[in-house]
Amino acid sequence: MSRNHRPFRVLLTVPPGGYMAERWSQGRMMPALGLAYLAAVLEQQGVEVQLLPCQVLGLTEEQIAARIAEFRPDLVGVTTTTENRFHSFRLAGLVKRAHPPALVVLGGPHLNATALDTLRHIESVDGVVVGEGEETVADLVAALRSGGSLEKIQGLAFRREGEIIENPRRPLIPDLDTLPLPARHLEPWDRYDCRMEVPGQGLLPAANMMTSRGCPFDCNFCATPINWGRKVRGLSPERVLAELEHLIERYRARVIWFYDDTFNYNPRRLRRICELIRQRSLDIRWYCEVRVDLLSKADLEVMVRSGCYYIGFGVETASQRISREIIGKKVDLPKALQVIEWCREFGITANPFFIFSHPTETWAEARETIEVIERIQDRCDISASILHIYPGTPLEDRARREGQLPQDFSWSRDDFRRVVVLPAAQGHVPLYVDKLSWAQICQLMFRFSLSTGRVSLRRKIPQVLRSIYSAADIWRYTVLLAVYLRLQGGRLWERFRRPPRRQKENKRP
Ligand code: B12
Ligand code: SF4
Repeated sequence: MSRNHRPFRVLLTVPPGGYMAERWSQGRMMPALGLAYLAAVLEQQGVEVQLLPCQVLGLTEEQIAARIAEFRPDLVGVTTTTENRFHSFRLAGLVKRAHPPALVVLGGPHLNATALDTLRHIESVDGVVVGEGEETVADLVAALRSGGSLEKIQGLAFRREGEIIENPRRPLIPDLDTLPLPARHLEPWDRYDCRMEVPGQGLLPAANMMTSRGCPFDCNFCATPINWGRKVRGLSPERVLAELEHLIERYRARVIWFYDDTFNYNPRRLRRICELIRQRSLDIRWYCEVRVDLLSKADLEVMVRSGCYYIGFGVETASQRISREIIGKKVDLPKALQVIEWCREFGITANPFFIFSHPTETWAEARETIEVIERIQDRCDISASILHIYPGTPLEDRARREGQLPQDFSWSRDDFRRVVVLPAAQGHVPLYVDKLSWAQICQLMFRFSLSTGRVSLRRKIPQVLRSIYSAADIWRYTVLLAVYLRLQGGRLWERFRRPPRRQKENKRP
């Protein structure tokens, strides 16, 4: 497979459609950091790399095919999440038709637990990179260039003459400082319109970066511990500062969105980063996600003084039983409420996340959560969703054991006819529905969205109609509509009796 006549070409792409495209259609978007890291590593190897974020370029399938045929890549990599997996699979087929010699490789969070399943069912996919991609993709390209064996490449699963081969997983990169900066220069930067709203300052130019990989906790629904490990690896504070300065100088960033799962996993490192931001007088505001149980008031103050204006954190439930025994979250509601008060004191926004329909969650427990949400919604910016099942998580094991996912469920077939999905929310990712009835779940979500002004249902109608597969779906949407109309009716009556409350603006980027 030696291609010495011209530089090796790699096209890295985000599929069109799905949540990312929908998010983009509503305005702004951040580049996919995973692909930018891979591109940077490949550039170091002298590979000709193109990034094709189909979701922001708004390309039709014909235009994508034309771009591929014109570039004639040797390798096409598609980043894949569970939510957009069917878009990725479709794109893989498109690549094969547009330029058959290209090797099609998938990577991304969805593939960490589904490599074999994907290769078994999706013929147009030649290979899957499991886990951290930088070293695997570099080894893959080196092997393809030299005609070397793919069997020695850790972290790769691939098809050879009809047989599927899964190599051992690759150990995680021990020192993230050895990675190059993500190749943002290959992105069509202007198309993203990376701006974020800072209260009192309006929309400011923004950029994203990730300073650590991993999370020491192991919440039952979360893919991070299996994707990145429980031992957190962080860039050194000095390297964080170098990337921040790069973003400010080269991309005029005034706001930074830290993509870390738990930015405060190491309070000492956090304080050092904040201290360096202040020492170097960086004129930035920033957003990050934290664990409230690791956050002290003094640390929050340090964060705010160095530009933090918004923090997100998982609370998930008001029930201590669910938090401790079911999710394994170990976050106390009183501590979360305290952090919300500290945020108010410091003049920044708190963004707590909640989830409904946990395993064994009763109606009384779910009501406890929605009542807390309604009580605090004037003091913070709340996000909430229904529990979804992601591959490789403890929740997936539980769902298979309990039959919520059929034993032979495949993530790569359109098996969603046999599970509960709500494509207008998180694509064809199965919902976990246990003790709460469907009507109760609808009631909780509508109570949440009506009190926070979050969901425009009209916008979702075409999506809903496109995603009706069975009589069960029709029944579910009918219940949904009935619950919505009942709640709306109640609200209109309330408004008639009392003047309306001021609607809160959704400030989350
Ligand atoms: C920031 C973020 C977002 C942002 C923006 C994402 C963006 N622009 O890419 C927003 C808020 C929009 C978002 C939305 C959602 N997100 Co999100 N998000 C993240 C977060 C925190 C960081 C993503 C990131 O950039 N990581 C850093 C880069 C370096 O990692 P990476 O993309 O995984 O890439 C590496 C490898 O995966 C691999 N790789 C990736 N792509 C490819 C491609 C090839 C060809 C190869 C070889 C390798 C490879 O190599 C890369 C470098 O090592 C992750 C958690 C996490 N820690 O990663 C969750 C995460 C990706 N999100 C998740 C979810 C569930 C969602 C939502 C469904 C949430 C919701 N309630 O709506 C939506 C839907 C998004 C979608 N289309 O699926 C899950 C996905 C799980 C899964 N199995 O798919 C994650 C893993 C969180 C979790 N802990 O479970 N998200
Ligand atoms: S604390 Fe957050 S990132 Fe860590 S396991 Fe729990 S949900 Fe995932």
